Amino acid sequence: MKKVGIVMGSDSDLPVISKATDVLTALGIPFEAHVYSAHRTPEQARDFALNARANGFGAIIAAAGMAAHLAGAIAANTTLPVIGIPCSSSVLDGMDALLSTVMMPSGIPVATVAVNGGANAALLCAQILAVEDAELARRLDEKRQNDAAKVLEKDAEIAARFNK
Ligand code: RP5
Repeated sequence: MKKVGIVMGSDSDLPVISKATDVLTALGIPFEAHVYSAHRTPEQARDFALNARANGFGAIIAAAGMAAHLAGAIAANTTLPVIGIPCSSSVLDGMDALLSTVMMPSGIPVATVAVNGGANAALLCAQILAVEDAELARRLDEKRQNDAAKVLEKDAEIAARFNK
């Protein structure tokens, strides 16, 4: 199976990234994580993106806060799918990172998830890899069913409490 590449602008983004690594681990998807910043270590971010396909990656998650140019900078240097996670690390509470990540110019797409949306970023990567991987698709279906069962349990609890 192809690996998922994870890049974060700072180790202060780890709480968001952990939500992604939890999902990838649960689905048995290999990944590699790095701290590369579009502004503080632009050469390393560029080299990672340029070599990502040759290095066995199938999709990349890029998480950053504030003036969050990391996902776009990675996307500029690879045609692998890039999932951007805007992180809420500043006084603007993630709105800055959301707009910086999502408003990409035509030709260089970044699939942007919700602010701090680490789990969905990992699920999107899994769904991309599952296009060519029937066993992974089966695990995704199983997760959907398990997640739905948990919601139905909550429904039963709420119904028992209020619907007399
Ligand atoms: C961004 O600036 C990082 O992705 C992080 O979300 C934010 C703050 O970084 P630190 O000052 O905590 O390193 O580049």
